[in-house]
Amino acid sequence: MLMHGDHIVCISHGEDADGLICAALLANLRGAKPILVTYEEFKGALIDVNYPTEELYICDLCVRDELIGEILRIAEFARVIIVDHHPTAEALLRRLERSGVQVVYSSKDCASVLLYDQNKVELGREGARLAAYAAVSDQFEDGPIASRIISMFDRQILEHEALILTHALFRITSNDFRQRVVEELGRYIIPHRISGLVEAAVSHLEHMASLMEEIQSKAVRLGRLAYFDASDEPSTGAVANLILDVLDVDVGVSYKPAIGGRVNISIRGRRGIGLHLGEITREVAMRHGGFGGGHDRASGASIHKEKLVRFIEDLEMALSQPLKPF
Ligand SMILES: [Mn+2]
Repeated sequence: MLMHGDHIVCISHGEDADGLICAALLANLRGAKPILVTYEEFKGALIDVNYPTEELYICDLCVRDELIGEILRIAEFARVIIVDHHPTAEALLRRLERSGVQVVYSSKDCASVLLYDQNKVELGREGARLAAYAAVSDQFEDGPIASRIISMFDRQILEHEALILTHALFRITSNDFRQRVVEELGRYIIPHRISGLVEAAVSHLEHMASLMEEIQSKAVRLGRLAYFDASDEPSTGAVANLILDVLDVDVGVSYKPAIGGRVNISIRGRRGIGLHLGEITREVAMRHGGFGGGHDRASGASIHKEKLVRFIEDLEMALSQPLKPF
């Protein structure tokens, strides 16, 4: 591995395999120092980048408007490369490109696959394997580049290794552990051989199994939906998906308290239900003084906690109206 000290830095999404694998590929390729961040830590990490950094990679992180100033500041003394696949305002990326920032972007493949594709000669077959793990983990297996890469390997072994990594990362949130995972992945150690990873993955599965038992006994059914209080869980979206796994309903709703007396609500729908949950959620949330929206089968809302029961009742009413195509 090349050593460049802090001259080459990679700020990457620290919460999932795609972000970690971007950091591992860049550590291997460029000796880049990995800085793993959540969205809350993203801005602070940018502020910390100063001369003599010569090269900054920003990976698997959706760039927001308010971060442009920091990125342009860094671009005055360093080469900045953004590698991402999140739905991002086209104009924002163009503006960064015009200021000399290199943008590697596609919404059709995950960030690690895009990064691999740019450097496939140097990264070789083991780099491709890592990128393929990220595609499986991010559920971007059907991406135009990903599908080609995945076909190079034994599909089942690839998927199993990728999911050991994915599930372990749900369980282990300490930065030290994740830094070690990046370092070992960068040396092309396969996930099940990274110490602690299998145990963490199994521990996550066990946690999911007991959560499913709890959903089975405590979730409340209301017509086509069921809802469950996810106050003790990190991700309301994951819980809403589990509701669909456990119960025979079309829509899972899960929520937990947020700041200012509000609740954050996640809503997930089964494939083929013929409704656009994002549009329904936006309309019902607005009716109750909140906001919301999203995709056809995955949406979210934020409302005041006193409105929660009425929100869920109105959501169920909207779901039960005659199906109209969208
Ligand atoms: Mn990603």
